[in-house]
Amino acid sequence: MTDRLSRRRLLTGLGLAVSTPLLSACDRLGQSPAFRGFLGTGEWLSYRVQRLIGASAMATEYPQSQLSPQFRTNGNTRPASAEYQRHAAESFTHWHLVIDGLVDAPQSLSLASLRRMPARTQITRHDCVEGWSAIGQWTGVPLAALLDRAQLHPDARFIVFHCADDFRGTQYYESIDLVDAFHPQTILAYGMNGKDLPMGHGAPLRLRVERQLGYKHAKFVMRVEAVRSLDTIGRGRGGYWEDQGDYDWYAGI
Ligand SMILES: Nc1nc2c(c(=O)[nH]1)N[C@H]1C(S)=C(S)[C@@H](COP(=O)(O)O)O[C@H]1N2
Ligand SMILES: [Mo]
Repeated sequence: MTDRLSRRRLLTGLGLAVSTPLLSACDRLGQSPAFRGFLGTGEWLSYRVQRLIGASAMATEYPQSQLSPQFRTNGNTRPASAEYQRHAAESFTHWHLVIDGLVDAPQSLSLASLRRMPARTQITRHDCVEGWSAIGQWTGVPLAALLDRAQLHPDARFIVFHCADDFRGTQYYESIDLVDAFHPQTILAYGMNGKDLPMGHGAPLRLRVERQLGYKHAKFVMRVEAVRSLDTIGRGRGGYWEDQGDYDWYAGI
């Protein structure tokens, strides 16, 4: 267990009494028909195993020499909204990241203020469900630090990322649980391979949630929302591709 993600917080994040031992905590979550219905059987098993034995396991980090010479883009590479285009034209100097929902201190943070916060740099492998991988270096603010700053409310269970881009009018969104939200390698990245994050890769800010597949790594993040349940987000399955297709919400690698 990492120190940032205290045992208390983990248990709270799993929706359970603070005094409950971890093992029975997961068992109890398994008894929740809502959560089990939300995850498919295999997905639930993988989620459960990862949460029981690997809540704080780190994704592999690589040396500089392993960086992919080409890191392809995928999905949207240029959000169409006029607001986003205006921010891009101004090099995102008037852009703000909003953090709201179940927090006691909602935030509106400029890119400059995000850059002033303690940063983490990591070289990791991105795995897209479509079958390609690439190794890249990412620099950004740990999501844990942002959630601490916003004073996450004890009722919060999931963190939702609202993006600037859309597919035929439906905005892209994704969500993760609190175990991944407070994992030390979960960052909101503004830098890639030592430079500003390029637009195609999600400028000005994109999620890196290294233990899950590519579609969970929301690009063009505009708003971070803490919620009790995913029921009211999109069609209720926690992400754009989860709702549109049949992608798993828990996409652990
Ligand atoms: N906002 C947004 N985030 C997104 C996508 C997208 O289309 N829009 N595509 C996802 C998919 S499927 C992958 S594999 C990665 C691709 O990231 P990259 O363009 O930096 O390679 O972003 C993910 N995040
Ligand atoms: Mo992907």
